[in-house]
Amino acid sequence: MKEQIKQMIEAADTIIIHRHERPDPDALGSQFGLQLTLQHQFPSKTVLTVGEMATSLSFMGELDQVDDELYKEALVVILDTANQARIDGKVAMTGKDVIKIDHHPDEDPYAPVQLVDTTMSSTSELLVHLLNEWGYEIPTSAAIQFYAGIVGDTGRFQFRGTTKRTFEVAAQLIDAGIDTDWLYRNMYETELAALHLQGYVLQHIQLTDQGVGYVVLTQDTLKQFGATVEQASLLVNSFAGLKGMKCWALFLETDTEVRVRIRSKGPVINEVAKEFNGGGHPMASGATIGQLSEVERVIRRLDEVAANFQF
Ligand SMILES: [Mn+2]
Repeated sequence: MKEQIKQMIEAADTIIIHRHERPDPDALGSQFGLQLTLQHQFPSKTVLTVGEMATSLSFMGELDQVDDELYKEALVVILDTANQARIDGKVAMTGKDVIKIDHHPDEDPYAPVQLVDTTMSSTSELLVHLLNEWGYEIPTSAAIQFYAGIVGDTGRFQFRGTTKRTFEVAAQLIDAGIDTDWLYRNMYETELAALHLQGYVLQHIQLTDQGVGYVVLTQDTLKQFGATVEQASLLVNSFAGLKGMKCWALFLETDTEVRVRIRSKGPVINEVAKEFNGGGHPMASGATIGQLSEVERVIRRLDEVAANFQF
């Protein structure tokens, strides 16, 4: 499969790279990192990146505007996206050839050619291994992108899924001469209003008897702190250290729905996410419910999986 993907890339004149909606550092880092590496390796190819930028991550780079017509002749690579519904830019599937490269469980094998490795910390890490295997040189500009993706998905090298190979890749990327000070400054700087919102989240954690923590952020609260759903959703990890908590959820009310970010220290929660129009990793998932009155149903299901889990 890896060899086939290499051949497809080498045969293509135009390569368009997609990833999931509401991008995180791994989605963007893998996207820009692959683009910059391929441009470096094959200066005559056209390599484009597509999707909506996340405001807080705009320091990572600029995405391209691509005409739908171009897809007829293009190779499309979709990164870090488990299911077709989550692809940012549905036009991706109209590519002449479509490849999926991802580290999430392969629940929706939507592409004819796929490379999925769930042992990888991030799509960025997976790509570095792949590019090494192919013998492509990763330029410094791409190295910092991949590093950002790994740092993002591993929570600065602390989450499960951070392996010896992750550190080997990180060492290689640092060796490429990246400016990690610049990266951390941009990735983790926080507006005052966002810190105030974090204070609100910490003040309003609820913890069930089964060890399920949760916080509900209504539209009114988000407005009060001037925070977007995208900014607020990052706070899901702000109370990860709560003693006695096995898994937790952050509910975010939008105009039309309530998004739920779910995290776990043990109980498998992506099955619950799937029951509520979502999915993701066993320990990190997302879901969507219609309204705040359904929060209780989600908590009840999380209570059930938490009750069956002992550390
Ligand atoms: Mn990822």
